[in-house]
Amino acid sequence: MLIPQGLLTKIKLLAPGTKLRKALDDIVLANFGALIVFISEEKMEDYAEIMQAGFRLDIPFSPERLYELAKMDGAIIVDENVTKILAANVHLVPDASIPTSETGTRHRTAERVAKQTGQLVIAVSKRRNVISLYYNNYKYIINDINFLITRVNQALNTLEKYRQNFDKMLLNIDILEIENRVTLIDVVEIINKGVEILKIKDEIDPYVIELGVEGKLASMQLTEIVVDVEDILYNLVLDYYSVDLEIEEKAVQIIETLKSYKERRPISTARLLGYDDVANINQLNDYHVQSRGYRLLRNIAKIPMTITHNVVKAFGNVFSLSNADFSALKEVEGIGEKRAAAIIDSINSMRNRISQK
Ligand code: 3AT
Ligand code: 3AT
Ligand code: MN
Repeated sequence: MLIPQGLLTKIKLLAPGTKLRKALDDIVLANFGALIVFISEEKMEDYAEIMQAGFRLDIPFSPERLYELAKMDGAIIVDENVTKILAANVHLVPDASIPTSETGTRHRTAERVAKQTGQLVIAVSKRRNVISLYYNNYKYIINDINFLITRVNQALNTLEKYRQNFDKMLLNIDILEIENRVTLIDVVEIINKGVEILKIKDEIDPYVIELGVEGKLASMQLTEIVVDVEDILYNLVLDYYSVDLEIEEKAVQIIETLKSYKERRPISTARLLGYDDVANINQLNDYHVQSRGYRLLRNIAKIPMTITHNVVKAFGNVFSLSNADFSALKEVEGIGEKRAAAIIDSINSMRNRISQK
């Protein structure tokens, strides 16, 4: 489910925990219907043709007031920031030539007004207990909270498993880098796994936003699982692209392109990393590659990018870097005692993991 950002900010307006949602839930519970247009006060004049009759209110917004007004026929006009109720019992007369796929007059009107004005319109169905949101040409039906929670939890479970696998792959590639045994298939698989994680996150984000306060915990878990994945991926791309890209933005673009693929196949990922000559999976297994050291230096030893460049230029790859001694490291511009020690520590801790295996 990929929802455009503009629509998402509107969904946020009526997420659980907001006053507007409180009013809508009460309206649904009481089996009332509602037709609500959100518009700035100044724009009301411009739309006098569309919004006829009714009466002006200009009162502060409260869920109780909106609920009471929903007992009346017609539409309710609320200001865009949900701070004021501007009018009630309004008869909406949108351009009848605007196409609508709805059947009931309330919903047909809601869709047309949204299309004609570009404003947010909400319809609550009296018979079906459904809250529909219309915004420009979008229509979105607000999901049941329990459905959303189930979906989000399923996705979190999947993400946790993917993350565990991703971490295992990272440990493994650390070892391979130090031992100078990395093949292209190792690189492609870990990058694809990381991109899968990002894709699941993108899919689930709108649900978490729609959940509002009910999604707080899930949102924290989601952040926790995904927090460093992007950075790691960018560094992996910088490490293993067929030539030194040097600029992180280029790595970001490559990850974005990978995300846009429906499926990520090893060969297509390898090609995207600049290995145009690989024709089949077997070749990936035998294709020896070396890490430049961006991930080791930036993610693990926390060296800033500009200085990382100097180190990469000096040593070329992780294998040479791992055999460099303290004084050789310190000769690199920007590397003093502290950073040299951080690099050596990072390499030693990798070595320790190997000997513990
Ligand atoms: P009640 O006194 O509430 O029965 P009303 O004049 O207040 O009538 P409503 O706005 O409550 O009218 O609308 C009631 C139903 O009338 C809703 C809709 O199914 C039908 N209706 C209203 N306007 C139209 C219209 N222009 N075309 C077709 N059906 C309409
Ligand atoms: P329900 O699912 O039945 O709630 P609906 O889309 O079938 O909605 P109806 O024709 O039953 O819509 O109309 C229900 C009410 O919606 C009647 C009236 O209070 C309001 N309504 C319908 N059209 C307009 C309009 N053009 N302007 C203001 N209010 C309207
Ligand atoms: Mn109806």
